[in-house]
Amino acid sequence: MKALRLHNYWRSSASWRVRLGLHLKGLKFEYVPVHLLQDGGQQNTEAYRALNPMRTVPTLEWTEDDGTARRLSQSLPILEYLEARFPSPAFLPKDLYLQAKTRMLAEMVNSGIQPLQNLAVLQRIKGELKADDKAWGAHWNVRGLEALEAAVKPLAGRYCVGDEVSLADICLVPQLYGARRFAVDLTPYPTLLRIEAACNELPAFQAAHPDRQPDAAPA
Ligand SMILES: N[C@@H](CCC(=O)N[C@@H](CS)C(=O)NCC(=O)O)C(=O)O
Repeated sequence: MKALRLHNYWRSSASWRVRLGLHLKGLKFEYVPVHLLQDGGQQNTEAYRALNPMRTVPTLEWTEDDGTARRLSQSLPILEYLEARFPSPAFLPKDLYLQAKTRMLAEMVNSGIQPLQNLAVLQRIKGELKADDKAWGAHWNVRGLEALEAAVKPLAGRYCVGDEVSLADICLVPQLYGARRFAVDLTPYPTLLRIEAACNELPAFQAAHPDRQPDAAPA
């Protein structure tokens, strides 16, 4: 696996997950910015849709040693693929039950929170329904994070599942950042906040943070 190119956006949580996976596995990649707001959203251009018909970031491209060009989208399958090809350091526990629990936590974010407050959904809520997109986004974050706090609590050690960083942490940290953008009060989720602080001490989490990306907009 060489010449890795990640089409992504600094503040996209799904992009951030894959950046985390690549940094945790120590894989170098070229950062290809896709601006989700400029030019009507560069994810909507014909050129990008040829790479990813869902019009979302991230998309990962790479070349195999024999020259075969490869491409994947959807952050969790990308992360699962990286895990299978580069098993160490692992971000899935060996124990099968804990592995399923880790995937469950990841899915609570991936399918239970993020899609309900994704940019295209919010644009539709505001543009078509003339409704309060911020309140909508906050609602799904609160509902999901409440569930996540309850689900993580009995499993947590230093991180979401015991003392090793996992797919669950990779999904959690970007989602908490997203929740703050909706002005969600995070104090009811002390376990999640404690885990976020532990993750933020790790070099991979620091390197993958939106503010450190080349397309980050100044505050
Ligand atoms: N399930 C997808 C979600 C991808 C996704 O929704 N990406 C967002 C950014 S976090 C996006 O590209 N949104 C563009 C839009 O809504 O127009 C994944 O995990 O990759």
